[in-house]
Amino acid sequence: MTLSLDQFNLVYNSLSLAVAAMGAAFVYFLLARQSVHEKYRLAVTISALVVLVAFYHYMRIFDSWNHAFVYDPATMSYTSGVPGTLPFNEGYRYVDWLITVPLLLTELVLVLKLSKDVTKSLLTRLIIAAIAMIVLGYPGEVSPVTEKLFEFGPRGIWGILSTIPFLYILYVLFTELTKSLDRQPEAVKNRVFWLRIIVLATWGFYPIAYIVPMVISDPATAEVIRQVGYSLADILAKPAFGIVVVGIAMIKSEEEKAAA
Ligand SMILES: *C/C=C(C)/C=C/C=C(C)/C=C/C1=C(C)CCCC1(C)C
Repeated sequence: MTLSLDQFNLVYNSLSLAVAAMGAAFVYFLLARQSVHEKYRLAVTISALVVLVAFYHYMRIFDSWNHAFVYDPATMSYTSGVPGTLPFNEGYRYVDWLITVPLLLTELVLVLKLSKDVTKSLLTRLIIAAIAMIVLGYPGEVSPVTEKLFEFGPRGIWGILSTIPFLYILYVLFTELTKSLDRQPEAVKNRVFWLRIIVLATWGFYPIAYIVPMVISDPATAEVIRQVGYSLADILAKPAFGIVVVGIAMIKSEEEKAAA
C-alpha cells in the first residue's frame, strides 16, 4: 500500500496524539484519586489503569506504524509491504481492548455504587459479552477485505457476529441498568443517563471504523480513516470518559460530605 506524505502523517500524528492523551490522563487520574471519597477511589484507579494500558499499546502501535513503511523521496510517498518494512501489527489494538473494555465497564458500574448482587450480575454479563465482541471482531479485522458492505465475506460475517454481543452490552446498559437505578436519587439518574449516551456515542465509532474498508474502495484512504477513527474513538472512550467518571465521583463525594 502506498500513502501520500500527508496521509502517512495524519495517522502518525493521531497515534502520537493518542500516546500524549493517554499519558496525560494517567497523571490526572492519579492526582484526582486523592480528591474523591474512599468509596469511589477504585473507579478512579481503574480509569488510571485503562489509560496506562492504552498508553503502552499506543507506544507499540506508533512504533509498528513507523516500521511498516519506507519513505521514497522521489515520489514523496510511503510504501508498506516492501523489503525493509515489517507488517503493521493490528493485534495491539485488539489486545488493548481485551484488557481495557472490561475495565471500562467495571469502572462504569462501580461508580454507580449499586448493591453487591446487582453489581456482580451486571459485571459478569457485561464482561463476558465484551470479550466475545472483541474476540469475534479480530478475525474479521485481519482478514483481507474481499467484499463490499452487505456482501458475503469474512469481514462482514465476523463483524455481524461481533455486533451481537455489542448489542447485548447496549441492551444491558440501557434496560437492566435503568431498572436497578430505581432507588437512586434523581441527580444520579441524570448523570447515568449522560454516561450511557457517552458510551453509545463513543463506542459506536468502532464498528463504523471497522466497515470503512468495505465502503471506501481506495485502500490508502480507507486505512487512514480507520486508523485515525480508532485513535480518536480511543481518546474519547478512555481519557474523556474517565474524566466524566471522575466528575461523577467528585459530585457524589461532595454529597456524601454534605450529608455527614
Ligand atoms: C477503549 C476501547 C474501546 C472502548 C473499544 C471498543 C470497541 C468496540 C465497541 C468494538 C466493536 C466492534 C463491533 C461492534 C463490530 C466490528 C468489530 C468491532 C470489534 C470493531
